[in-house]
Amino acid sequence: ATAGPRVVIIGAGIVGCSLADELTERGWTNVTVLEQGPLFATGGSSSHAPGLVFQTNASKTMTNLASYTVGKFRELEYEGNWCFRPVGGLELATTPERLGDLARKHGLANAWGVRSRLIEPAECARLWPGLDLDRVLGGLHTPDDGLAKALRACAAQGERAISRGATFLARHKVLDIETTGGRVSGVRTDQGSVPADIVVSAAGFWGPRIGALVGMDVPLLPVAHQYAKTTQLAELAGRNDEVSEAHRPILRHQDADLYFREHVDRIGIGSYAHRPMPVSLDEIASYDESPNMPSMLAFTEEDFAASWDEARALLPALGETKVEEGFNGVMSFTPDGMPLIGESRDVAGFWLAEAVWVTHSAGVGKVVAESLIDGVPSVDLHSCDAHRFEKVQLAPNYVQRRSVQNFVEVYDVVHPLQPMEEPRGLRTSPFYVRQQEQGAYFLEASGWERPHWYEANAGLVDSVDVPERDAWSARYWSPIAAAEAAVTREKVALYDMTALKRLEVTGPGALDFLQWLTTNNLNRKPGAVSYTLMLDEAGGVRSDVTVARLGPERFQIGVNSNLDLDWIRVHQPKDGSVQVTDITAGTCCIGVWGPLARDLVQPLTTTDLGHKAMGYFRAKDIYLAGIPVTAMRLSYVGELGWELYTTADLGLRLWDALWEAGAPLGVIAAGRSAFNSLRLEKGYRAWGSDMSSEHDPYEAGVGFAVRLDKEDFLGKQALVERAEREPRRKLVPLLLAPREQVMMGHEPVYVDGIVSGYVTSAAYGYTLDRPIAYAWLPEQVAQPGTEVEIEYFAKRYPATVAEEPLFDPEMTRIRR
Ligand code: FFO
Repeated sequence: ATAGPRVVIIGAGIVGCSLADELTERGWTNVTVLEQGPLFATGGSSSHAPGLVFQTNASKTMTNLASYTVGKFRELEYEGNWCFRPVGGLELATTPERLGDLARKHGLANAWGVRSRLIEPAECARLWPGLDLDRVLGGLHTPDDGLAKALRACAAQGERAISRGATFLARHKVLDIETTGGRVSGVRTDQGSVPADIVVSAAGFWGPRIGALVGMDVPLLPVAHQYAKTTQLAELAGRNDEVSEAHRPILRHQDADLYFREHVDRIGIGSYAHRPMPVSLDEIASYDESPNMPSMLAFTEEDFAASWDEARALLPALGETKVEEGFNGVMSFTPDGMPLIGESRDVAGFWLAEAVWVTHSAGVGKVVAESLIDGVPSVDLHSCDAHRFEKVQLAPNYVQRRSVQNFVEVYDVVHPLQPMEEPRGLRTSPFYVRQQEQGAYFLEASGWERPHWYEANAGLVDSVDVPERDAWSARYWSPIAAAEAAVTREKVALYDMTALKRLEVTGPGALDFLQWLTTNNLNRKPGAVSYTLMLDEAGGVRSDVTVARLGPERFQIGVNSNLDLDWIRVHQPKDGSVQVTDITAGTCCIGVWGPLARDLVQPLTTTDLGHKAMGYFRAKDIYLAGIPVTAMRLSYVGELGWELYTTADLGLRLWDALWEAGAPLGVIAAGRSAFNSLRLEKGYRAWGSDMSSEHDPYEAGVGFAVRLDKEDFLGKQALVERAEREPRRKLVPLLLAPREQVMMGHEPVYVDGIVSGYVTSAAYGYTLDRPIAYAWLPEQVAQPGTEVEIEYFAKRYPATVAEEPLFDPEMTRIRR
């Protein structure tokens, strides 16, 4: 009984082996790993992985998973040989743009706790003798990065799992997933069936095929990537032995899409410079048919030619060598470059742990083990969640194009706001034509085209005083946003809120269900709107949502993403007492906000919209210009006004009616860029950026939405203890002293010269006329008045912890 449920893992690559190790370490020893190939060189991506581990990533989660992997592999040995060698990492800049980006990356490393330093070309050459210093402008040295021996790490972890009771079955090809009553019950292989309570697919690039067995779309594209080894490099002769393999840092030359490592006296070169080579699973031979491993496709020399030229340009000594061998190795790419972790919603007990590189493998093993055993992982996994995609993002053509684009961009300097170029224009609101007429500048989110500002408002820029920006923070930005923010604060503006996902929850069990699922008291009269939180078992903030009670058994929920819909469906009572419908696509929403909002809207309806008749955080079904509308009086930008919802067919008509009525008042259309500034001035959190499941409501500053005096709700138990002690860290606003320095998010924050926290989201506060940055800081220093410094492109800028909210603390602008 103590051995835990029967877990079957599909795939004995680096993820399967790490997971088996992590599960058995925690006492779940009833683990069977099924592998279609031999052990441990299974023929998947792990078998040919060149093993370069660079930890630093724009994502805190990914960096965290990588750091765990490094820490674990450093301690592992296989047959007396190392599994990780911290030779360090060196990233080079050969363009001014890259040099700047390395400074930014240094900031990311500092923010996430990875040691790094920016170094001069001369020091790059000391670390990597032979670099052409006429090309190198500088480098980023990360001493704790290094080389992983993926196969040894597989074997070491696999054998440790076996010693604790796990079974590894080589040459077992999975043919089907067996289910009973909607749950996994076993895995059928070509050697018979293995019973299972939980099945985890760690099948790597074969994942889509395994997912298909349970009808699960797995948005993963196998893509080939070239790796070559040179002949002996004279200067390396005798420098490394077969055991140590390498002493120089792993090297990245991202301006040419290349990386390098030593293989004893030869150099290994990996390239992302070649044409994208998506691979169909049907083209991949099985282990027995292929002279090589299935994942190692024949080297196509012509594709490597340009990379070989670039390699010799950077390292002239390579001119004495030749490309001795190479292969096109199949690896997993996804539409957003992140892994796929999560349980099937059709077949309970079937999990994915895929699209994971060696770099993050042990970290993923750990968090999946935690998810299975504790129900809650210790790391925020929303960016890796298999359910993060909207349906349209699962279309094979979308997966293919986005994943290919991710391959192309893998080493590009990518701005945090930069959208993928295609596919675009997938989801548009009913106002799209008007937005185009207004010269909207669109960025994309969850497939939606969202206006960030409107060129039609360019004429208003003269009336605002907006500081110049540096080139980086000026990208995907326009001073027009300042004018749009000003109009919102002074007159009235229309915001397209259609992309904000919304659900209808109905039925006799709806109230009880939502009361149990969220933290605030929703048992209020129809017409009430509540701001409330969804927590996980550990009391972490899963999401913050608004719930409008539109009828005794009818609720409309404004959620943050598909993950919320997924979370709600997972917890929905199975007795049919509650229906959950995603109404986003069939409806639309316009935020009408600003001091003149009531003057705009009231003449269009006979319903009294005065403050007495319809107060703050109230909802009402009304007719507006003859259009049935659900009006909700709330505002993420902190001004008087309403979110107006109607069906998609009437959306354009609603826009036009508001536009016409607003013309005499000076109404404009305003975009996300102004929106984000205004919400930060009000201190409204953006879930996923400012807070996540790693934070409890008190430290995140949303404890006001928790009613501990309410009956039991999900996460309450965990919160009761937390409510009593002072939070250890807090999310606080920082105001920057220099007017012209706007942060982008993810910058490290220093207190007394020591990295103490990091920026979550940031914007110029146009009303305050100061740049704002929200940041997590330890409780002791999270007090108003604390002086801090924020590092941006390797420079530090003074800022002060401020009292929140920064704008309109008396709420006089909203409650009137
Ligand atoms: N739903 C709707 N309808 N509108 C929204 O803007 C949003 N959100 C997310 C997801 N759901 C939504 C929730 N975030 C406030 C703060 C954050 C929000 C939504 C609303 C807000 O107005 N807070 C006020 C009132 C709180 C109260 O009275 O309980 C405050 O904190 O003072 C957009 O991202």
